[in-house]
Amino acid sequence: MEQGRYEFVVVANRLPVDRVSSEPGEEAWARSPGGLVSALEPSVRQSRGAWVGWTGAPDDDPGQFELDGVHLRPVPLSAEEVDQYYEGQSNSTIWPLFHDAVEQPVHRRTWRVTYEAVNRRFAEATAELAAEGATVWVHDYQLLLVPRMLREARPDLRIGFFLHIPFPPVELFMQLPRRADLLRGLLGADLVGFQQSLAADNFLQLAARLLGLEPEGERVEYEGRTVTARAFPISIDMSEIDRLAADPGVQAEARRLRRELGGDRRLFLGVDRLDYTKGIEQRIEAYGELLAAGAVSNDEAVLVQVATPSRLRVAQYQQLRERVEREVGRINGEHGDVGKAPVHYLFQSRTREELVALYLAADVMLVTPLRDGMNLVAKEYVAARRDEQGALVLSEFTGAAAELDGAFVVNPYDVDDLERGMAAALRADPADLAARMRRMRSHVREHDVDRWAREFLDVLGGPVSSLSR
Ligand code: GDG
Repeated sequence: MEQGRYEFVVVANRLPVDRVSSEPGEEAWARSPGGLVSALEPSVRQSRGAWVGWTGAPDDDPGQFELDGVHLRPVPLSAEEVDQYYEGQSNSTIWPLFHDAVEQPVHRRTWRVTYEAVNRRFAEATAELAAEGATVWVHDYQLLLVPRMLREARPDLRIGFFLHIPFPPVELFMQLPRRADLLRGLLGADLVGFQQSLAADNFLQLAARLLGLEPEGERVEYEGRTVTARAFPISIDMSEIDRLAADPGVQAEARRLRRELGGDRRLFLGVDRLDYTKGIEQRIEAYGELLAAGAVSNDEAVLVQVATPSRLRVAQYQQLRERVEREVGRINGEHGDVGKAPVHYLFQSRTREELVALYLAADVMLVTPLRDGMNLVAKEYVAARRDEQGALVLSEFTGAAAELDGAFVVNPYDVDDLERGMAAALRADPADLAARMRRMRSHVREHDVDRWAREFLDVLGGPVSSLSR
């Protein structure tokens, strides 16, 4: 096969760019915001690297182009492929199953066939771009089959894979049709990275159970190669959040928000994609119960929930939206007053500046997923609190809970425990809160997203590991 010239290739469902408005017939792109992009882009740029991914729009084929020294290789998807590979197999089968099946996974043969075909297209595009002996880093659950496909085409490559979501226990994984193909897909990599060691353990146990392999520590021999499975907990760009939190405009916005919400009312905040894994319903229900029991009054506190629209065409997300909106309406109806709603629900996307202003304004940040690979919102909240104030209520089922030991840890399935955690955070002594926040801030400062990328690439080896310093 003909080889390309790129020493480092990142492969992800999405390209790290968004289309920006331009003259008709002209293409204009801007780098997408977000920690992953800012963590990987410097290595990609320095190594004259490339990025393979979808533009995010169906039937869109702009062809390859360069942006800020990065070669971008779009993988076009038809509307039907978006439906079957992305909304179907990725987000209606794998996503719920890998999150403890908190919603029933849907299994369809046509989705699996399209998923495989699209994974092959990603693998072929990558095989064409990568130089002899190049390093390739494949990301996430949409591309589980790519490492093996790529290895078959290009045995000379160093292949890393990182899973951003949890890896389920063996019993749950076993429900997946064609489960061994997915596992073999991942075993095509030299290094498989997870958010938590729990996930790496699940993966190694599965390799033993399903394929009869014999893992030793974090390594397993497969087809004459060694595959390493290890946790690399992802993080955020602390300096970006810190800069926004220090911005006078952002601070003024935080003060304005507090004023608008009613002066001295204490602010509970949730910020999530509207996703059933995030525990939004449970959190709102718990807040309603605190109001009903008189443990918190509407004069004393308010809940703001930003629920960013996500996967709008998937039925389970539409149903979740209806349930959440009904519950918010009920609580506001029962416990609100004219000009004083207990719950402010925003089904909207906000700018980074607005999010950080909300983090600064919030007395209690609620991060209560039923299951979450990591959860970056928890780390962003901590990063924003340069004032060492504020409390974090954090589900024990997030990757972040393994790291942030100053949080008020809760079990989101237990509404009493959620209420206990929320009330404890609200009533905590300011000196205790400051000590907790200091511990969490020093952890996030020491473990930011640059370190995450560097550690993964160092263990993976190959041409970029020396560059990533
Ligand atoms: C997956 C895994 C893992 C949210 N609303 C808005 C907005 N956001 C930003 C947040 C944060 C990011 O989106 C969400 O990251 P999370 O980690 O919380 O959750 P997922 O989207 O599910 O991410 C997760 C992550 O991958 C990384 O590996 O941690 O476990 O599920 O950065 O701030 N950003 C803007 N407006 C919004 O309205 N601008």
